[in-house]
Amino acid sequence: MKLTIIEYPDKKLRLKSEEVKVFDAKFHDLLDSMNDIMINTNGIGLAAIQVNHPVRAILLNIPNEDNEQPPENLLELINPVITKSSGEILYDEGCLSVPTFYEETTRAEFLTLSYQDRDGNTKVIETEGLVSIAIQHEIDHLEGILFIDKLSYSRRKKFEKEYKRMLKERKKS
Ligand code: QAP
Ligand code: CO
Repeated sequence: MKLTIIEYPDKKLRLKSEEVKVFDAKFHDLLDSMNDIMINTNGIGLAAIQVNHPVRAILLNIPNEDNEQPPENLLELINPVITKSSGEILYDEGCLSVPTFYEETTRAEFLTLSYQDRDGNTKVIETEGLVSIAIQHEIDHLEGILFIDKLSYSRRKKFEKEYKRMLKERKKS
């Protein structure tokens, strides 16, 4: 399946994603194609809505100490629900749909997450640190929320200015 990443300010990113109910070969093809595009574009997390499929599926592959993303570290989280969260952690967040911009945001450090795997089996995991940050970032996408929405008024203004400049520069080449 050929996929392309949707970028801000595309309004499609504001859609609320629907629950996945059918775990068939076509859905598996979507997940496989999402993984290809995530790895090829140097992503560590991707929500289906970012490739124009408004369904509640997210992928994560957090790089290891050697900055590698082996396939066995891929996490496929379908219909994810955070059932418990605690702590606070700061991180310089980015997003494949908001290229070249990074800004510090605050997230919960520890999560308990309920989700389904690609075959529809229900699972529960506990996460911490960067995995927790990534899960919250990606679940926000399922509600049409971007990390730039969480910035203070002044930082958001700084973003809009920098981003417009970036888009203009990019158009030239
Ligand atoms: C979400 O972000 C995330 O600007 C995934 O030019 C954010 O994969 C997870 C990327 C923070 C954990 C912590 C961003 C690639 C990738 C860019 C990404 C860019 C190229 C972002
Ligand atoms: Co994102």
